Amino acid sequence: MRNPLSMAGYVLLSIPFLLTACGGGSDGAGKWPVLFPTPAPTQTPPPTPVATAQEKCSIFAGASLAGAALKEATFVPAAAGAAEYCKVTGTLHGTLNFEVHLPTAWNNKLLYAGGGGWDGSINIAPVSPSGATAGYVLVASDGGRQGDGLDASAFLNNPTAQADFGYLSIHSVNEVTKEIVRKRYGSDAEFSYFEGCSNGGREALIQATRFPNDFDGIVVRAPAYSFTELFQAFVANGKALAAPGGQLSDAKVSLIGKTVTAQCDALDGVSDGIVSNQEACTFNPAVLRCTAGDADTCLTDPQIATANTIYSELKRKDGTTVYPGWGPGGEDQGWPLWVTGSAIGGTGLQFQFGSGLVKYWVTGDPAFNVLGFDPEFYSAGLRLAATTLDATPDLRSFFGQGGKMILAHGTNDWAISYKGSIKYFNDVATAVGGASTRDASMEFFLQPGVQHCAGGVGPDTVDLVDAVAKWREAGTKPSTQNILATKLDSTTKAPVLARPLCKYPTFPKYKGSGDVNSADSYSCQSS
Ligand SMILES: [Ca+2]
Repeated sequence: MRNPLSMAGYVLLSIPFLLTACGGGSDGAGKWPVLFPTPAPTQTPPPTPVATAQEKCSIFAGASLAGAALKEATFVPAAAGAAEYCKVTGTLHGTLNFEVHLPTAWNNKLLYAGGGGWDGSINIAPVSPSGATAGYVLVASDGGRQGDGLDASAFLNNPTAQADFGYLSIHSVNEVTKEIVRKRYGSDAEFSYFEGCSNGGREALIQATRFPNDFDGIVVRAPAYSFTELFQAFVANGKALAAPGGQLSDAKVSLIGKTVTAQCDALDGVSDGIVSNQEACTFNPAVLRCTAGDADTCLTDPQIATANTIYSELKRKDGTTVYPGWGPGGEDQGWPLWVTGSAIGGTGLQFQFGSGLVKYWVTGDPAFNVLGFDPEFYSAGLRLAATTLDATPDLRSFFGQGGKMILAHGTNDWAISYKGSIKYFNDVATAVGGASTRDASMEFFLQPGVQHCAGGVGPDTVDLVDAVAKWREAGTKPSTQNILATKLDSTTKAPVLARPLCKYPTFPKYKGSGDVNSADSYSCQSS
C-alpha cells in the first residue's frame, strides 16, 4: 500500500507541472524551437519535491508489510532534548506486538531493546543511555502475549505463545523491521545491535545462539538464560520461606544486609557501603543464630535454614548442581521484593515466577500446589521446557560472523544470581574451544552493589551499547575503553559517584587516597 505523497507519487505528479512550466502540452513538438532559440539558455528544471519526514512516516499507517499488519504511524516532534522520530506499531499473527522508532536523523544503525518478565508489554527504552540518544532505529516487542509480566497463563497448551516467548519473537519482528527500515531510508542498517536485561538478557543469548546472524553486537545484562534451572531455585527458596518458622521479617532481612556489609565492605579498600570485592565476601548466616530467644537482632534455626537455601547451590538428589545460588550483598534492598514479598504485600517475585513455569508450562495444571513441586518427578517436562526457553553457551556461529558480546551482571541482584553469569561465561569457553577464543569476542563485567538490572548502592548506569558498537565497528575491546559506571542522583540525574567498570574477575579497588566518589581513586584489581 502506497501513500500518494510518497517519493514515487511526487515524480508522477510533477510531470504535468514541468510541461506546463515549459509551455508544452498539446501544441506539438514543432513549436519547441520557438520556445528554445539558439543558443538555448540553460534550463534548470524545478527540483523534484522531497517527501518530508512526516510524509515518509505516514506511509506505514495501516500498511501490510512482510507479513505484519502495521497499525499506528505517528510522527513525534523533537521535545525535551529528544530528536524527532516516526513511531510505527504493528502486529504479527495477531498476538505478537511490536514498536519501531525511526529517527529522522538516523545513525544508520539499529538497536533492538529486549523485554522482561514473561513479557506482555512493550518497553522500548534502552538500558544504555546512548541507545536513546545516538540516532538508532529502536525496536521492541511484547514476547507474543499481552498483560501482566508476572502472568504465565497464556502459555498453557499454547505452542505459538510458547515458541514466540521462548525463541522466535525477536527474530520474527527483526525481519519485519528490516523491511520497515528499507522502506523508510532506502537502505539497510549498517550495524544492528541488541541489548536486554533479565528475560531480555535471555532473549539476547537466544538470539546469539539460534539466530547468530541477526545482530552484529549484543549486550547481555543479568540474563535469565536458563529459565528452567533458575525457576527451580525460585521454587526451592519459596519452599524454605514457607516451612514452619522459615519466613523472614523486614527487620531480620535488614539485619542480614547490614551484617554482610559490615563484614565485606572494606575488602575493596574503602568502607563506602559498596561491596566490590565480591569474590572475597563470604557470609555464614549461623553467625546470627539466636542464643536467648527470638529477636530482631538474631536468626532462628528455621530462618538460618532459609538463608542457607538461598546462598547455597541447589542440587539434585544425585549431587549434581541445578543452580549456583546467590552471593551475599544488598539483601535489605532486594529481598523484600524478590524473596520475602513484604514490599508487595504478599508472595515474593521469585516464587511467583517459579509458580508460573510450574503451573502453565511444566505440569499444565493451573491448580497445581507449587509448594509440593518435585522437580525430579517432572524432569522430563523441565527438559522439554528447556528446549524452548533456555539458551546454550554455544556462541561459535555468533563469534564466527564477527559478533561481539558484552555480559554484565549486578552482584546484588536478587532476581538472577551473578553466579549464573559466571557459570555461563565459563561454559562459553568450553563450548567455543577455549578462553582465548571466547575472549576475542566476549567480555564480562560484574557490577558491584547493583541490584536487578538497575538500582542498589552501586553505580548502575553504564553505556554498554556504546561499548559494543565501538568494539564491533572499531575493534576496540570494552576493557580498553576506560568505561565508567556511574550512579545518578534520582532527581537531578547528575552523577554522584563513579567507578571504573572492571573486567571479570577484577573489581574496582580503592587506591588508598583520593575522593572515594571519583573513578580516578580506583583501579581494577583481582585481589
Ligand atoms: Ca567498599
